[in-house]
Amino acid sequence: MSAQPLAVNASAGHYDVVVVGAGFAGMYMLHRLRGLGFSARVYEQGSGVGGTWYWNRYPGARCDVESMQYSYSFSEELQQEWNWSERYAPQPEILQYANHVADRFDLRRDIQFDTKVERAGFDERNNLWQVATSDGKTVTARFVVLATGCLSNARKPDIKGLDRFKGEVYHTGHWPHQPVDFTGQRVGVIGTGSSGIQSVPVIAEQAKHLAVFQRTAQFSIPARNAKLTEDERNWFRANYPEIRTFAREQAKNGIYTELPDRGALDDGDNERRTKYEARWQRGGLTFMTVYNNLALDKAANDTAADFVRGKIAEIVKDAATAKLLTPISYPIGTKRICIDTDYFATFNRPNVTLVDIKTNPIEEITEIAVRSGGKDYELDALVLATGFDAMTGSVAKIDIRGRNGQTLNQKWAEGPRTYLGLMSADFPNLFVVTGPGSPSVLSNMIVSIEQHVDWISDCLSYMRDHRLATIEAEKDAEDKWVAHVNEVAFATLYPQADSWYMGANIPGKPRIFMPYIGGVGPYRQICNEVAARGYEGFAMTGEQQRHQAAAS
Ligand code: N01
Repeated sequence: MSAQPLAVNASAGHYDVVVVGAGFAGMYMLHRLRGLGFSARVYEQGSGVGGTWYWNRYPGARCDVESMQYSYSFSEELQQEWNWSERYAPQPEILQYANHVADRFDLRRDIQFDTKVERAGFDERNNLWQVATSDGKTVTARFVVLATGCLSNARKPDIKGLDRFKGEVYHTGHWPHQPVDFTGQRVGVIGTGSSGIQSVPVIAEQAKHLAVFQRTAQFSIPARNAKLTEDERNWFRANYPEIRTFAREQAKNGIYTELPDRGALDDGDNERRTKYEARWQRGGLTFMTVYNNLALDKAANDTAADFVRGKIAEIVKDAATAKLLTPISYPIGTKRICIDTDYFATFNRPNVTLVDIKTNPIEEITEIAVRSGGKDYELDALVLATGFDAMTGSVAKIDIRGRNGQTLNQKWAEGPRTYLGLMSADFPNLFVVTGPGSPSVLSNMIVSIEQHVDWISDCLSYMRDHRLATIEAEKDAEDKWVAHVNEVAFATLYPQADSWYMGANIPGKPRIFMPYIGGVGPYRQICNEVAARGYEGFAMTGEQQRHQAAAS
């Protein structure tokens, strides 16, 4: 098939597709679009590629999914050639990989850096998106793909006096590009999610004193990070066909590992303990896949939670500190499980203090201290590891207007509504990569990114072949999908936690379980079947109708 660009004139600021974001999703989207002969422009607010890995440069940042799996699979040469150095690559290496991909596939010439997309409005008369950017320009595009990331809108907490603090304030999700040296400083870290838990042990080694302000204790599993040997790399490389297929089709979370064959209560106490111990020693996210019902059955979940609580008690020497670090208010895994290197042991250090801000919420931040429980913790620097306005936050920052001028923020005011996490009714030709309503953050992100990008690419090819002008989620299909996403979520223990999956970390954000928990394999199958049935649940209009509308 010859590539017939949809656009009339790409050089006049008119593209087949505008892609927002040059992280792992935006880069692969651009690569696929080019391969299909579509003209595309990517806008990226950062000065370089990498998205999450461009911004999150905090001490100790590395990926919780093993690098041999947290990598693109679309290019056999790439996956055979790239040398990951460690089981979990550190952030600089992942960023180096992103840059390598950008160079290897010559992506940069279609990416405009340091540019935010501020507005995108759908021109119903011409079926075109008008996209306005922070450099004051407006371009048009037939399609817009939001590859804005799920955890990219770093959230500064609303704490009285924060702006008054005279020392340096850092957010883990917006870390400076220059190395930060905490040597000799009194440092405070607010937040004990994945970012806090990764950074605390590293900061503790540098700082004169570290105060960790904890609102909710977290379950965390040791990473057991190590250098990768050539044999280990070669094993993955030789087995990639099987590993990638398994991750896409069989693993619920897109990670290659053995599948559980039973529930936690099907084993006796000793056997269960042995299995948990083996996974604890192995380290990493697969701890939660020892059994098949840890996310479903509270009694089963309690066995895993108790095991980890026991480990915390063993590691942390001071009993009162151990108790404070012990999560009790939600089932294990229902807030994103953390993966750490020496997190709990860090609290045995003489220069580290745990501050319980659940019992004694931060009253205010003064010029020199964080005040909690009437006590001033004097600090030279403050690290906010307080997370993100997840899944919808970065989309919400763009003024997106669909049919009848309705904004996406208005439509999503009660929570995001999508069909398959890919499109939202009344917003034609607007795709979201790993959006709410798709497995996304519950999975190995690169597996989900590649699936979405491939699906969108196939869809655009189909539209070109069938001379179609618009595609749009049907309201009825969207309603059914949203109901299904909720039904599946509420059959699990996940909604029992105040998590960012539920929007609970943002005051006033609607409490909706945002990702699709049905698993990447079943989800992929649903998406493929929808496409095979001629994009069932999506309304499409032809070129002819488009031209008639434009002429009338
Ligand atoms: O953010 P979080 P994160 N006052 O929202 C606390 C991915 N990730 O950046 O639990 C006081 O999880 C908040 O307390 P609570 C991963 O998917 C991946 O750590 O709401 N405290 C919590 O302790 C992860 O889940 C990797 O009570 C406040 C913390 O701040 C996601 O990103 C690495 C507060 C926020 O935790 C987000 O992780 C890092 C306030 N006003 C991140 N507001 C890897 O793969 C919030 N908190 C390695």
